[in-house]
Amino acid sequence: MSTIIKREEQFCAHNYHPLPVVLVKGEGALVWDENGREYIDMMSAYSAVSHGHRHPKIVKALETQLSRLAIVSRSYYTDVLADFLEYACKLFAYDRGLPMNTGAEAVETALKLARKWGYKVKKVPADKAEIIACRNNFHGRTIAIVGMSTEDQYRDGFGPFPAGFNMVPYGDVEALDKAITPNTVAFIVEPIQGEAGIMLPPEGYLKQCAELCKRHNVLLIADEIQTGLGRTGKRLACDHEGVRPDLVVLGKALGGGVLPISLVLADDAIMSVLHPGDHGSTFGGYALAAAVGLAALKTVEEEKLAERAEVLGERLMKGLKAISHPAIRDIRGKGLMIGIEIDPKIIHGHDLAEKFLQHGILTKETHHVVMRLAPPLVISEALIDKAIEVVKQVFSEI
Ligand code: IF1
Repeated sequence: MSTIIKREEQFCAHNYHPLPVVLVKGEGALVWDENGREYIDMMSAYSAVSHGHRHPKIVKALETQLSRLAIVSRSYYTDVLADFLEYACKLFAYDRGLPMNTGAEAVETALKLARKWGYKVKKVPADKAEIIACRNNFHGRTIAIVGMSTEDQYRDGFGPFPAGFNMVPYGDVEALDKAITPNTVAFIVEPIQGEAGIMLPPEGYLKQCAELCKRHNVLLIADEIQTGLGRTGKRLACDHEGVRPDLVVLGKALGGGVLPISLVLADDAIMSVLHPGDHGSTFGGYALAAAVGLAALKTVEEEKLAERAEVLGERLMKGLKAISHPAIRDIRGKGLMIGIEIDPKIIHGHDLAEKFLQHGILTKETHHVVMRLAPPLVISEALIDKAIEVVKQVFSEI
């Protein structure tokens, strides 16, 4: 075993089970290990690296800003935050943005905004606000967020959890209708459930949810942390159904593959419930993040990454669907967010991920049965074709 792996295993908390590879360099859709071996990155850090590793425009924005000013806190104005937020607000057509760092922080921010809006605007009685979430969701790892998880492992040992969260099955509009009460302030949903195994809801689901929420004066919160910024073939996955959520939560790719940057977008009617001191973060909206976030959004537009994801996603999907193997139960997804569901009786997900690794492809399984294929959106057609060949090869060896 690599001595580097041994030392990481010795000194790092064992909250992950990494594949046995030590990565030392990345460029575009490729990464290299400590021995100089090349891999196609079909994981892109769970969509955080949609722009590819070290995208030149993003590296330039980072370096330029780094040579001037990095962090001063929101106690002061900087000459970059307005640029970032004005661009984001105009691009997505919202009044305001609240910048944070990780996805979980932005989700917490959206939940806090929804509750406060519920009390101040909807006039829900004190401490009675209810938020509805979907079964098998993944919104992050804070105590409140794992409190609304239905995954035992994410909750086990971390209770007690905050009250005020109700669960409905994903993809079931009727269940949502039944779950809404006069005290419901928000419904939070992933347009495609990532961690659950790349689960697509029935067509029209988001649209029907949006209508239902509107009718009952319930805020629709779209967690686009993984699906947003081109990943599924549209700027936002909600765009597939022409849905405009009340709150949009962005993260991952917003950091351009170089920093953690997240953002909540909403209109004034919601955002104005927050006053100075109500909510914040030491780092949220720091100058370096503002410069990188702006470059990340501009790059999605300039390089038409959503359109790329749509075209390349179709190519990848077509190639994968041509592979027939008894271990493959289903192949599904949208754009460059694709999952291969396997039969765990034939091969276990972690073993399959190791096999892919041995053949030069980085992937990762979720729930032991779904392999995710979600490369950087800048990946070339040639690398997509190569990846398809490797997948074919790996299955032929099982
Ligand atoms: C881990 C999976 C992906 C997310 C959505 C919020 C967050 C995430 C829709 C929180 C984060 C992650 C985090 C990472 C694994 C991962 C994941 F394995 F769970 F299945 F992406 F699909 N909303 N997703 O997907 O964002 O606070 O992490 O910045 O926790 O191990 P974060």
